[in-house]
Amino acid sequence: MINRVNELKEILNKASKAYYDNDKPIMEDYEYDMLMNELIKIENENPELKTIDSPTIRLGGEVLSKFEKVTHTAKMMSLSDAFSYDELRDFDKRVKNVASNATYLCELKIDGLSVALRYEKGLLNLAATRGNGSVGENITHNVKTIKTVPLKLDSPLTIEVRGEIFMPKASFKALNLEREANEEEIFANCRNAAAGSVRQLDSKVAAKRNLDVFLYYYLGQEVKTQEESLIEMKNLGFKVNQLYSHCNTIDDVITYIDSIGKERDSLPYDIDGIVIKVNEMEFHDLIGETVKYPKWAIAYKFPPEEVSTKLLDITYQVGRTGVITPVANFKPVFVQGSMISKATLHNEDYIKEKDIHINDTVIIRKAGDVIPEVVKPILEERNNDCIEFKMISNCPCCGSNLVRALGEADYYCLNPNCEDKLVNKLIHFASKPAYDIDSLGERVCEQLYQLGFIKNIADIFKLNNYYNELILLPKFGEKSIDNLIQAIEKSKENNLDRLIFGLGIRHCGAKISKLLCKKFKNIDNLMNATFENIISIGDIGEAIAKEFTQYMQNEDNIALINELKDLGLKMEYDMGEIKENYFTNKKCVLTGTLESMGRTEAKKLIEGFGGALSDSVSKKTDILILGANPGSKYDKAKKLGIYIMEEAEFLQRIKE
Ligand code: 0OX
Repeated sequence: MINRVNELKEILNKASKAYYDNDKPIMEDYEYDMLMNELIKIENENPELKTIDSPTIRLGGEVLSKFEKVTHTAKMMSLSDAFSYDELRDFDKRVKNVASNATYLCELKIDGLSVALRYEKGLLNLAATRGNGSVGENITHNVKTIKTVPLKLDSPLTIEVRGEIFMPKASFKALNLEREANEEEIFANCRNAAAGSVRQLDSKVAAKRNLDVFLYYYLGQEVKTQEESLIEMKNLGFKVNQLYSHCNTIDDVITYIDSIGKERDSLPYDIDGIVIKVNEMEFHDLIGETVKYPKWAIAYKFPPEEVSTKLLDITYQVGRTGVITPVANFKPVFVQGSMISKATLHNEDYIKEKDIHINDTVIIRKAGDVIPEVVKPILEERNNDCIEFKMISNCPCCGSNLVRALGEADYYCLNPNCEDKLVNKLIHFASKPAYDIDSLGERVCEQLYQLGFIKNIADIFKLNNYYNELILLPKFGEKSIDNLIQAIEKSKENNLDRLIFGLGIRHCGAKISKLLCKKFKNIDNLMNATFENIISIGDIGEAIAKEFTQYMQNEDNIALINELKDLGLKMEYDMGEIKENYFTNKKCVLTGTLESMGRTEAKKLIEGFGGALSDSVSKKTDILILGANPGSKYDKAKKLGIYIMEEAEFLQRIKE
């Protein structure tokens, strides 16, 4: 039996290596599956024959209840970034000042997440994330499912190597298609998908995600150069990206970056730049490091990906203040991991400056890798179909004349009864940073407005009077109405600064609202505050003071505030003992039991910092605090992509 097990292990490992490492399959998938099934069966019947390097490990199976912390043998450093060739030349000068003979090894910067692999006597015994650089998390169970990570080396070495786990573009696309079909949230990009996969407690999930790895760092070995360490790692059986290049000068580095930049789209994995490392190890100590990153390496980051598409139309949105925002509607395009079809065009001047015409072919990118942006039109492709932009003169919602304020680029709809304005005011009021009413999101606001239940802010707090009508609405149902009414009732205890921010007074954001409340303490003082009183605070300028006092003198606004008073909303500012820290304004949920304290104590601590601890996880939850033996809240939080905080981090953040 043991002979057959060894034979199966050898054939399967060889086949897997040929398929994944060398891209040259040596057997049909069917044959591979049959042999694998035979091995699984033998191991199930004879568990003593299952070894730590068995290919069946790749299928996953180990399920953790939480991630263990791992202290790194040496700090896992990150890289400082360069966004221009000038910054690279500065880096070169700094290096050459200390090591005039230095040369560079350039590697692709794989867009994934760093991992440390420890081998003991040739066997993989630990894989850990970078974490904060000093302490990471044990993800061995998941990393063992990655086919290109050797479970056993040919020689019994005790070593550590580091690299990047990533999800190939093809696997990412397939995964998102599957998730879409199952109505699960899709991943924004390959990096998020890879990170989400290694942060699975159940290794069977990670096993299905087709993750891969490139190693680039061989810890503490007696090699003379970075290039040698890459060669050495490859010889040991690790997957090393082969597109690296040894460059003698910074000009060569730049030529290399240019050439990779052209190939970038056709690579089967995402890269976000090039890592430039001083090749000679002897110079590394000499050049030194900061607390966070080595000074002998730098990451050149590629400019954001730009894609061209056709601008189909320019439509307009009416904001809560009446501001009109033109929006570009273009033929949907895939940019940096997601499909986009709209981007703000800000205002008339912006469009005219960029000389954007409807039907133009335009260049799109994601600013800061997130927000879609129209960069410019391609003038060479402009034809007779392209229509010069002309700003509308009437509100797209209510039709009233638009007014461009003196010295401003924006047009406004001044009709106080414009429906879009009113709905957006309600949406703003109920939103998380403002009055933060759970269950009263954009869609519900719109629906309740259209149905006539909520026409202004005060109506929100009268909704309970319509309970019998509301539960009959097909879109809602009893439970969601109960939740909504409860959330509204609870929100009345919110601190006064949230109400002030929620009113939507021009220039009066969350910070200013807090400042005003701290100074004036209650609504009556705020309503009576003069322009001079406000200016005297020091941190508040004339424009804000003017808008604020004007708002508070307006009859309709006075009536609204008085109505809100009667409806029982809190009208005092509670200074409390709130000390601001990480938990301020964060919505937390606790699952499982904490070792260090009970739930009541955790709640008190979080609330003491101006945060909240609620019972159930929703899209609005910011943090899930993970205790031992977590319940279904944990699964839900993972599904929603909510930040999961372990007890150690919770304690550390509380202390901050
Ligand atoms: C990558 C990558 C990341 C080792 C010393 C400082 C950073 N994302 O591909 N990091 C490093 O180097 C470490 N190299 C890379 N190629």
